[in-house]
Amino acid sequence: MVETQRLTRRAMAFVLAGGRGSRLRELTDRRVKPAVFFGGKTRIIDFALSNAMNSGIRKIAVATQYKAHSLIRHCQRGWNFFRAERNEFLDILPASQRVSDEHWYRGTADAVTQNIDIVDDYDVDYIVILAGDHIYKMDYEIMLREHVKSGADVTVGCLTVPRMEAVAFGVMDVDDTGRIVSFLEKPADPPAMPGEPDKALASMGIYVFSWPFLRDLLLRDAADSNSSHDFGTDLIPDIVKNGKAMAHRFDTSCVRKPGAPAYWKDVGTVDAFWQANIDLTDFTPELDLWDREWPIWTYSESTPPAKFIHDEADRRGVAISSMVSGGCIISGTEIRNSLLFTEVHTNSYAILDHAVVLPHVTVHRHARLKNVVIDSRVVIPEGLIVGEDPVEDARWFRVSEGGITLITQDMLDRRAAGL
Ligand code: ADQ
Ligand code: ADP
Repeated sequence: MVETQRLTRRAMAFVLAGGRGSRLRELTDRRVKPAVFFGGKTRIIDFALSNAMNSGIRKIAVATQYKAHSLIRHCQRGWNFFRAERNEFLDILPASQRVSDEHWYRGTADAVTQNIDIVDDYDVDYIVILAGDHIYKMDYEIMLREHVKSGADVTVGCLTVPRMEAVAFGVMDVDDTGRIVSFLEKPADPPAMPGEPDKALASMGIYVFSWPFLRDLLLRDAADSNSSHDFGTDLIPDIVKNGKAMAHRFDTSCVRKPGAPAYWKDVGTVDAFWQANIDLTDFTPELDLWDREWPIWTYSESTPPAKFIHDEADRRGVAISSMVSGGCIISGTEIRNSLLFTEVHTNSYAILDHAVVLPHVTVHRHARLKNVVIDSRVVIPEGLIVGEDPVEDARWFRVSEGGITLITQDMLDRRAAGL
């Protein structure tokens, strides 16, 4: 039979967005990792959702569980243009509202199992399982095509990482045809790639299945009392052993733009989060948010343009090598190599240097903040100095291994109360 329809139209994306992301510390106290802001306007989940949309997928389910309010609100506001009349859907699937005997998803696979009826309703041939917590651009259609061509039971997205970092990933070995011959979930001593002792081939947590195959597997897994109902721990190793699992390499061919780098980042720690945001202020950042061919869609508040004010004492509001979002008012503040999200207001004599400032933050006069991440809605008091005295910073704030200070309102309140 000659296929006339794009494969992505016969596929759905199932986005796993339930895990907290505890290494982001207090940034995920009130919101789950996929809902954390990134890049000035977007949130982390916008990358997976935009990739799905830009790849041509028009049926998307988002499974949520931990602290989901901020994420659900974001999806409802920003991702509400899918129309059932056009056979397009975006469904948010909170764990607590599904089957009655289990309140929470027990593992990533269980998040799909508990929604089998919804996936059935979508009436698709393929399902692309995605993690909602990575920053990258990837064309899933290329992976789908490979999956169909190879006749695999599962195709796993993978990339090369430094061997020592691979302890946090599923690590695989592949043969010459790209077939996965072994898969170890988060091994303490990750096996190296042949001929490359310092590298390992890591799973991105992205899987393509044909839906009837996965459906059967999930039902068997649900009945298995020894299973933790997790893709990386249970299902993928099982298919590697008993079926056919293929690897799909994430490289420049997965990014549609010729010559564009294959950018992928897990911004799972405060250091990685700060660095990836600050990298956007580089002369030519590796992650191109300006690419009109692969737009990253988001919900964005409607704001006036950023405003820079030269104050009464001849103090200039300036930003150098920085990104400043809509609604910001930079009044007599000097900003260097920083990224300011929506509606940040800064005042005279303040200095921000290598600062990642989330939305709705106010910085009062004479504050000097260096190498910081400031949580949304924080009010920085007059004269606060951070980034000059590590001992003092660590007394009140969260200082990361890499020396980045995370500031939240709770921390400032405790400091003000002298607690
Ligand atoms: P982990 O990094 O451990 O490994 P995991 O905790 O399984 O990732 O989370 C994957 C995604 O599922 C995340 O987006 C998370 O938010 C979400 N999630 C976690 N628990 C969930 C639940 N109960 N319900 C709904 N969503 C949930 C996985 C694989 C590794 C692979 C890495 C790549 O197991 O093999 O290398 O991802 O990052
Ligand atoms: P965002 O993720 O958009 O920054 P907010 O910072 O407004 O959203 O809130 C994140 C989550 O925390 C939301 O679920 C919100 O309802 C909740 N929240 C906001 N402020 C507080 C607060 N002071 N105490 C407890 N929860 C809060």
